[in-house]
Amino acid sequence: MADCIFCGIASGEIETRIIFENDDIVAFKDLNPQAPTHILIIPKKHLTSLSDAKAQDLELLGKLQLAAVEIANKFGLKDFRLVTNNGKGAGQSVGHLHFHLLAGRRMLWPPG
Ligand code: IU
Repeated sequence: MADCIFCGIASGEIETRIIFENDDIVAFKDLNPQAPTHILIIPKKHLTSLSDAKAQDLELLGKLQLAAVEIANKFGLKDFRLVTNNGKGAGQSVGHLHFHLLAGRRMLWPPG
């Protein structure tokens, strides 16, 4: 989608160090990390948020979670948090579905 930074990252137009990639997904380090490990996992397909997902995206949503497990294993992370902010009120600032993979510090609950 035009003007979407994460679409630019997914297509390679915007240079970023990709730490995981397959046909459907890319992952890269968050520019403003909130934990010692903070990785963003995004679908290459543009979905504005989780609310934008349809039945046809079922497999993709599963693949995103399995990618998180694969990345966690690759980095030796036993404990991690996987979260998506859905909508501005929930803290979403980038309008392309992304999951935050956070690890390396004690996580608080509930999150702020
Ligand atoms: P949020 O859930 O939409 O608030 O998360 C967006 C994240 O994207 C946030 O943690 C930013 O630091 C991060 N980010 C980035 O890593 N690279 C970018 O070019 C942009 C945002 I724009």
